Amino acid sequence: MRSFVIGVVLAVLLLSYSQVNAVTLTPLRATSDDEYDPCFSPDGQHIVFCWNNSAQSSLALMSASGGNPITLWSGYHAKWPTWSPGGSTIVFAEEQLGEMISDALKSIPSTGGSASELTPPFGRVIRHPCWSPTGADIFFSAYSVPSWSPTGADILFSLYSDLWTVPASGGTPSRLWGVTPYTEYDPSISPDGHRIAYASNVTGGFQIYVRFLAGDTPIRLTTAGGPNLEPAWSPDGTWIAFAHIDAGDGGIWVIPATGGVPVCITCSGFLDGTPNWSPDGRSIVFDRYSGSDFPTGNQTDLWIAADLNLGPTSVTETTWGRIKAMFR
Ligand SMILES: [Ca+2]
Ligand SMILES: [Ca+2]
Repeated sequence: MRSFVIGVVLAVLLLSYSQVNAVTLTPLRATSDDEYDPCFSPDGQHIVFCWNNSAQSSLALMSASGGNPITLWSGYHAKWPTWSPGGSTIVFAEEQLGEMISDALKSIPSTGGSASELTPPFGRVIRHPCWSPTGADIFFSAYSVPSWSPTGADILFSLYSDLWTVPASGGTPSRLWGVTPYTEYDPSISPDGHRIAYASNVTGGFQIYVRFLAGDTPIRLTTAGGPNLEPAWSPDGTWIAFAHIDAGDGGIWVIPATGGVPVCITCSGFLDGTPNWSPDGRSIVFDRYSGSDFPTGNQTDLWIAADLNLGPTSVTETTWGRIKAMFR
């Protein structure tokens, strides 16, 4: 009887997952330029993204429903724009001219204008900055790359990537958990501000983990395949979207933030990355590399997965608590 009940419960849960099959996938901007790293504005009306072609590297703003973008800022090589919770500011990383291994973290008003430096270039490559929900702090991952020793006799191997934080007003960045013996990439702070999702290679390949900011034992969410990178919390804090890189079922996936069965959103087999949720949790915007000239070509476009029906009725901590309670 118990196994029958468990079977029924699992069947119901699996049915709830099948709802995601109704997702609508459409290109939001597909040109011969390189468009990548999209991020919704807090009001859901706009998307900021990086826009590169032979003439410029810029941050651009477009309507969330598509249309022609406007240039917010132009520079050498922008990456990872992310909108402040209040909507007034966009923070991004900029590669320095002639210096591919030393990014600066910069901010601009979301209406455009000149950029100000939050951190000077500090000899590391920055990935995936994100804001705390209060808007007080920026979190990001940063790594240094192998380099020759001054005598040229030895290669100084990479300091593995750590997670860093810096006040949103700028200042000296500091490591969140000190120097750790593995690589941590791509922090994303939960909407309640207490937990951090990130990717790490503790077990070899990159998997998605969640840990309280105060620092306890991480919970591993994804279990196999990948690399799995670029986690992003849903606005209601119940799901985490991530980029699953795999020649077969690669694409944007989501997984319950407290653990559970991952669900494929795009299953494209393409290199889909940088998932970012609309404020209503109904859409995920992402970039897609679909060309054969990686990494030099301009074949990255912006796509959107709309009509998501994941909802708080899917597997949540509360649901699991009820299921466990049935069998005590
Ligand atoms: Ca580390
Ligand atoms: Ca393109």
